[in-house]
Amino acid sequence: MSPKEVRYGDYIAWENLPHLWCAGCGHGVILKAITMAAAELAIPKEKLVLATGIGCSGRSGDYVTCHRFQGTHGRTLAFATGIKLARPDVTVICLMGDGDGAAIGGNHLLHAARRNIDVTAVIANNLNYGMTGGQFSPATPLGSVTSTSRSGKTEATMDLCALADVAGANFVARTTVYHVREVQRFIERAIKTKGFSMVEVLTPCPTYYGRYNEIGDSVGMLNWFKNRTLPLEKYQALPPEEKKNYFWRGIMVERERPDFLETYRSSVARRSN
Ligand SMILES: Cc1ncc(C[n+]2csc(CCOP(=O)(O)OP(=O)(O)O)c2C)c(N)n1
Ligand code: SF4
Repeated sequence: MSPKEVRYGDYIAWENLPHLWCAGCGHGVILKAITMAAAELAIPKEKLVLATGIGCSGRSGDYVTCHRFQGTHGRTLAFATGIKLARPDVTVICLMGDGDGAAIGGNHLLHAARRNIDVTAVIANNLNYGMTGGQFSPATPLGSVTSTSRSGKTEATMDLCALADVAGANFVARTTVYHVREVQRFIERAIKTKGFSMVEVLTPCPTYYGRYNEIGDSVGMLNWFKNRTLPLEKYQALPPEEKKNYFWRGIMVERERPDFLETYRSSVARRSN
């Protein structure tokens, strides 16, 4: 099949629409960007696996025609690791919420990056736990109002990209649903990268985060992402006291560390010679 013959719509289970997300939720935009990236790379749907966790983002698997797997909350990356090791020939995309990927699954994120498993992790970071009623996650910004921090979150924010970097991921990037073309481009780059790659996508949850923090509906949240993000280089040049007002976006890491299977296979070959 030539690249032109693969369309994003081929991966969408149209018969399962309309989706169950709230009006203005960003999860559908991220799913479309994933399918557009897969179409651009002409990945046959028989060779594509979407592994998801529990949470609003976890329902994305209901809307695709490629292989899909919904793991338990926080364990998605462990399942995705197993899928990739059993079937190295397939492209595995692991789609997680920030609760899924940073809180209960934070440990798996660290070790998937450290092992450099050839999986693309997409973190749909809506800055809270959407499905269970808007509680804060480790990635919720300091001071945010959530259902578990009525007077503002007091715990420090976990920077998922920095974490993936120090753990050894080969590709790490962050963008937002407002910058939708960038979401697709970064996911394409991530899929093409051999080894562990992570794309964090800041995405609106108007129902909880937008409402509790008086940012407003989806349009309000998209404007907020537009106004509160800076390209990485500009962000780095800010004085420290101003950094807390912005999220950076861009590509943070691109490296070529051998992935898990390559290291494993050469170790086995060395021992059997
Ligand atoms: C082992 C386990 N712990 C807790 C839960 C309850 N639970 C379901 S979804 C969720 C949080 C979802 O938040 P996130 O991963 O950020 O996804 P979102 O709903 O925001 O897309 C939690 C805590 C669960 N289903 N399983
Ligand atoms: S609660 Fe938030 S994350 Fe969940 S579907 Fe609604 S807007 Fe999306």
